[in-house]
Amino acid sequence: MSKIYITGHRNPDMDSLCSAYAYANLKNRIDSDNEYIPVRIGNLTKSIQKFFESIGAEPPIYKNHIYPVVKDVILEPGERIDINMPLVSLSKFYNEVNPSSYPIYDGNNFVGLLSVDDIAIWLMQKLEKNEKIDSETLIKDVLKIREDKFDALDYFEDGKAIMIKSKLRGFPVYEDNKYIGYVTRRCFLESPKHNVILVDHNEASQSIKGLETANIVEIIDHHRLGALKTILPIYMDIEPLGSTCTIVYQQYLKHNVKPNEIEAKVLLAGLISDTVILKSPTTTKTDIDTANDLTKLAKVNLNEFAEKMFSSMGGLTADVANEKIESDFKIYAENGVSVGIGQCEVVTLRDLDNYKEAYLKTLDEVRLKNSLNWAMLMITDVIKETSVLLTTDFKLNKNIQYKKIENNIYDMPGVLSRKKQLLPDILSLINQ
Ligand SMILES: [Mn+2]
Repeated sequence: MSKIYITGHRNPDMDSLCSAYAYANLKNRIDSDNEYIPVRIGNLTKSIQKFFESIGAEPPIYKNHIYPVVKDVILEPGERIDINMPLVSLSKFYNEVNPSSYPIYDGNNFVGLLSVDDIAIWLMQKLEKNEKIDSETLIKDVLKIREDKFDALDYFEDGKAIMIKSKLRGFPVYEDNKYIGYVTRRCFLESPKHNVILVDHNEASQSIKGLETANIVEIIDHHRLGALKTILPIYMDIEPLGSTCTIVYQQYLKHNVKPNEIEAKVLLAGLISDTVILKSPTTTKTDIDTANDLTKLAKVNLNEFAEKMFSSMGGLTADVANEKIESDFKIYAENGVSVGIGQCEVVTLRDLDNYKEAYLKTLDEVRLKNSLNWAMLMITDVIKETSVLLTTDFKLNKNIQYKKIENNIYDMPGVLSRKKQLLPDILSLINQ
């Protein structure tokens, strides 16, 4: 059974988290040959964690990269060999198995790897000194205890580089300070590949670190196509719908699987979050039909559920400026200008005056940190269906078409979509 990770984009938003969760559940139900594991590649805010708990779902676990690691290639001993056994008793075993290194135990405790080199050197020294070699010699007389070891999560490539330079034929592998197996040079002949399904994104720059070393097996998304290359043909379901969760629900229908109440809530959360309660211009009829189905399956009232979800995301206060700006921050590069655009949803914009200074300041810090020319934050009032835009200082600010409220703050009545409304406006400014 192979593991297949399902991940949304960096700085995961609701749609990324929820589509990964629900698609993994569906895949685990229709394909028992593989194990599908939903993961996230960014922080989860406490409020989103609480929201998941409140609907009875476990949010995707954090995974910081998909590079192969030493643990992926470890060997586990079949036969356990004890340090108190006579060396000669290994004769048959060495003849048959021919291990370059083999783990030796003292009772239940791993003590070290016995390599053929250690045995050979020990024998040479005996011969050199003309000492008698007797069949009573125990493994512990020959075994050399060494400190060298690998950590289970060491990168495969790093382990390989060390192995190539080392005189040792094997290294024990530890996880959380516990011995879990060992590796020999043979383990590093071929790099293992992890399997991954991308949901809610399709560009490597927005994806999990190490994607270039992995097998992409599927892409489920609703964004423009980036330039990803794969070695084998893969399954893709990319549709211009309001959310990836909508597409995942269509997949449930396609496979005749009925989402349970929790799955329906999770799918609905991703859908109403990306479509701003079906008000965003990205919303299609399919999204509306899907929302209708899901509210029934989830046994909730759409508006009540939406309000609960958006208010669980918390208001904008100065102390969470960083978290709010970075939690859904997308970077675009066009015509030599790099611009980062964050988006957050609120249930009211009344308290903008209280936090605008702090957010403008933090926005500039985020811009510097990411080496960007320009950064902005779109704050959307999901109840009144309007947004304001905060921007850092940049020469193109003067060309922004939206009504300026004050320096670096603009009013965007009716603008709800970063992807369909704000981004095209900004890109056309950059391309002018
Ligand atoms: Mn999405």
